[in-house]
Amino acid sequence: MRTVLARNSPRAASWPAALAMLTLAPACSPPDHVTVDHAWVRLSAVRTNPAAAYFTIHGGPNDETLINVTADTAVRAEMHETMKMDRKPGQRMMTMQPVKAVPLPARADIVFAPGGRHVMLFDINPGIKPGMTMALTFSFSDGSRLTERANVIGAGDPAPE
Ligand SMILES: [Cu+2]
Repeated sequence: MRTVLARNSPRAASWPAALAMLTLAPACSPPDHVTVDHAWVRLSAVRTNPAAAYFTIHGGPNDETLINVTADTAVRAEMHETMKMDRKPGQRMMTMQPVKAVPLPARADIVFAPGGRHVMLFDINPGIKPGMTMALTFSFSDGSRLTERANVIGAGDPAPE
């Protein structure tokens, strides 16, 4: 934009015009804070079993560490990592283990997705049904937290795009 103006009419590209363009610029730049999107929760077929939450976190301007994810509609939530383990030669097993903290470098994305990192939600409020949303709260080691709504789907539903 600036180069076009300069080429066509150097004099018309006055300081006020240039400043106006500068103030518009932030709309196109990355946000100055951590954001979360694509948040969803898959309920378990047996409602007494835990549900799993998935999402993508976009890092802000500084390095952060994700230390906790909670839901006000679940009694307990744990961050987990899925591991492939060789039980015996030729026999692979998927297990998972709790994760205490996940580094979120500045401007990096961390993805919680099926087959990888996820948040297990224990004892979800039985009133939560597919098609509803539930709030997930993300806490970071700098003391900040943010809440994002996650779409709830049933056990057999396909993962959202
Ligand atoms: Cu798990």
